[in-house]
Amino acid sequence: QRQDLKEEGQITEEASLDTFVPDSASIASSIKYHSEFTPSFAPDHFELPKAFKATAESVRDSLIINWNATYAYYEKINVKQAYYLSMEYLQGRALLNAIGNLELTGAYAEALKKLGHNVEDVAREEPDAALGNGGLGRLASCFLDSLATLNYPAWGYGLRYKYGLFKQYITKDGQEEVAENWLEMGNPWEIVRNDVSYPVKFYGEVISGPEGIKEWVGGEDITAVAYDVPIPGYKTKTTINLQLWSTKIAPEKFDLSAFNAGDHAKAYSAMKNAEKICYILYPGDESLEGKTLRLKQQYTLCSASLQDIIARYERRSGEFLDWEIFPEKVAVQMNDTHPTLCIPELIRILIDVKGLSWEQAWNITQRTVAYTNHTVLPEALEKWSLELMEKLLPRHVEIIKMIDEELIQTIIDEYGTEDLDLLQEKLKQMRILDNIELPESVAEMIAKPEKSSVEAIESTEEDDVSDEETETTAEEDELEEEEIEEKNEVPPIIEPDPKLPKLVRMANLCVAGGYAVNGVAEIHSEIMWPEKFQNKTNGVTPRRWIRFCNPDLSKIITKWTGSEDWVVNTEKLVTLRKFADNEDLQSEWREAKRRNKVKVASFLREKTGYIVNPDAMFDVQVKRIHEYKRQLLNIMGIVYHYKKMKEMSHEERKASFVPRVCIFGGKAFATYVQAKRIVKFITDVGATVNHDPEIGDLLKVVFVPDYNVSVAEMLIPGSELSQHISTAGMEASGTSNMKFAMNGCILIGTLDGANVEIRQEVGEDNFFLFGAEAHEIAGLRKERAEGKFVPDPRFEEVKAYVRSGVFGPYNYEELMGSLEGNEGYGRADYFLVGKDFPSYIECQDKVDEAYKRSKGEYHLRWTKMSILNTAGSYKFSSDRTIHEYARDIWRIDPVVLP
Ligand code: NBG
Repeated sequence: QRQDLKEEGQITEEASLDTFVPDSASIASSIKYHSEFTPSFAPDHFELPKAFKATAESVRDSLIINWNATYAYYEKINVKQAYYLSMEYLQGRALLNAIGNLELTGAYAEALKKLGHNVEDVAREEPDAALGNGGLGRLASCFLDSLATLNYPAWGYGLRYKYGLFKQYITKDGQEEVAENWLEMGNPWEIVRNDVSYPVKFYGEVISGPEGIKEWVGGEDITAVAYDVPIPGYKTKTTINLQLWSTKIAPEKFDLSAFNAGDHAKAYSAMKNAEKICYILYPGDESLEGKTLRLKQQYTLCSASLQDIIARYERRSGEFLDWEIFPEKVAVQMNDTHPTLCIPELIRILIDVKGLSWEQAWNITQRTVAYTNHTVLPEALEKWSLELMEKLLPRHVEIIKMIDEELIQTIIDEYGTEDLDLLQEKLKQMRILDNIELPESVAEMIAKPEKSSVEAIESTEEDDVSDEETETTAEEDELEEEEIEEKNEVPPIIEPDPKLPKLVRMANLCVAGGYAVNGVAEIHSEIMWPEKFQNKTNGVTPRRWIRFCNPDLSKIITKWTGSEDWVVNTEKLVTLRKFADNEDLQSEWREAKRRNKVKVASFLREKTGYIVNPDAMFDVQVKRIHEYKRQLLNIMGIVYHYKKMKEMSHEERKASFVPRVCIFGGKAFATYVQAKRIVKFITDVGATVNHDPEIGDLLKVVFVPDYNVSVAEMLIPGSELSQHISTAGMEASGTSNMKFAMNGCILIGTLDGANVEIRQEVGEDNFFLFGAEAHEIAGLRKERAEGKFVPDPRFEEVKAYVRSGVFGPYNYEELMGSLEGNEGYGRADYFLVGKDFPSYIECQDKVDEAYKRSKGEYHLRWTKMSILNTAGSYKFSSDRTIHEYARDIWRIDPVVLP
């Protein structure tokens, strides 16, 4: 192709491969080339799946060129790199994002047209890469996009799960889960690096070699192999790497003799044991097997990634290898506690393999590793059984015990031994090991805290007495010691409870071993550690979440802000504020929203069969199903309005309510029974309401099955109201709230997570606020527990209505009971649905009012609010977040390729 172009004079002799910008003709021939010579489909046709694969492979060629150039340059200048370790990445689809970032969308569209396909149809062939659950994984993916776009030398590490997050089907019984075989058709974006692999060990034992060198021997050995996924930046050559590990066994571990003897199962077992580590994300961990597998996953990620980081460091250092400056070349960010084992693993490698001392290794680690906390829910803070960990990772447990000792020393230094109650409290709070006796040396030190004063007394006595008297016999000496101990009686510090398990608290280990700890929104960081640590408010990439998912709105923004610069400098969005009242902008804005709503309507029809009116208000709550996120509050509010509608005449109904389409989406963890009940309840309400001829278009309730990144990209641009209604203090940040605001959607929400900051930026008038605040929650729960809470009669009415069986024969008793103080339903309305219900439905009335009043000629007020939401969302670009991490935590600078 290049030869042809040269002959045609389109490119010069000097133009090197890496400055070559393909046009639609060369793209078309590259696609054709791949469909023929990188074949994985039959040769006689060129249908969509094949077109997608060949197109992606042709894009990958460009990515590989840039990837190679990026890392060749980093290697050459030996730059400090940040490494993001995450068990989850929710990448979604890559094609449109990649060609958008490469500025080749038009050229690819044209090329595909020549080949008989539409680029959007081709793009829809791609399965979502769903190697994550929700916000935490999607955040990691947004960060990668920002890192590449802003030219930060960085690298992501994760696991290459064979099956992604399960596919959700909605049946008459509620949610059903089916394995998501995303790799079935092959993954055109990944490059297996057969030469980048590392051994990973489990079980075995630790032996002490000569000179106290520890060796971890025996056990089970597997191999982690790297799969690279190039991540292109927007309008830059920088293409960074997401390296995903897959697990297998070394060939010699396959038991050939067992196989030949007919014991196939035995021959396979080692292989299966290794492979199953990367089968699925979050294997159920109720069983010991499940827990073990999950810990193996975490350790595989940490061990393989650190071996890789260290190998790179050694290679780049060459003859100047100096471990002391390792933290000047490497920053490791642990995305939540899942990669905590990085800490003992780095120490292990430095001491046992590289021969450093404990002091050196501990010091280097504490300057290398940083930790982000993503949750305030105590049940989500990981704690591993010491027993399990001791079996699986014996050497790491030794190291963790040493870190625990270091930490105890720090705590004693900080709080002293005067006030033993305070010390006791601090140790309980901060120690890594839970329910485990203090190390002997420390126990002794605390047991004799007055030793220095005793010594002081002794010495003054000594001063007063004659030499003769001080010469005591050995017997007398012993007596004296006993007396001192008696005098010095102190309560034992934290007696382990034999009935409780001994635990390793991962977050505590991260805090002890990391040099920076951060929360993900201001309110969250304040709740966790008021004075000590940093805040880095989350963000989302404006490329995927506005520019590519909402091309209509993007054109308008570009037109009114004067350039496309806002895609990388979201501060430019603020310009929209001054045009918020402009009628031309408003009408363009409304039309774009309307077109996006039409797309949503046709999607809903295709997926659920429900027909909705695109002129109704689109009210959306999409996120993981969790009690604290309170989908139950939303649906109870809907039921209340439905009941009111039923009590009215047709005319009254029409006058009182704004037509709404209430859209829900989200997956419930497979074993989370209450969440699954909520899904079932929502779909049942939908089935009744949507078929009620009296209601018609006034209210529709639709549950979108299998919510994922691609569904979000379609739904968010077509939403008008979005719900972020968690119990205050429980949502660490939330990130979809940011995406909705960016796309001109107005939020209804509590003062929780990033809602607080979004409201600040978009303005109080442009955010529907309701509900109790974080500082009130504990008091309110107490009040409930004491039976002092008096529920609002409207809430009682809704529960009674549900119980009356309007929504079918399913037994909602457990669901309704959980909202009451009834015994047998666990924590009675722990999430305070009943408490916030009145303020929620009153707030929803205000929403109707705002939508209605603007109904007249133009939806004036609503459209203005919508524009102001986009304008005020500038802060929530992950570019801003990444700049902050780079500056305050990783201390890395952008590197622009020459
Ligand atoms: C989630 C929080 C969200 C937050 C994301 C990203 C976990 C453990 N935490 O509120 O629940 O937005 O992390 O920070 O998934």
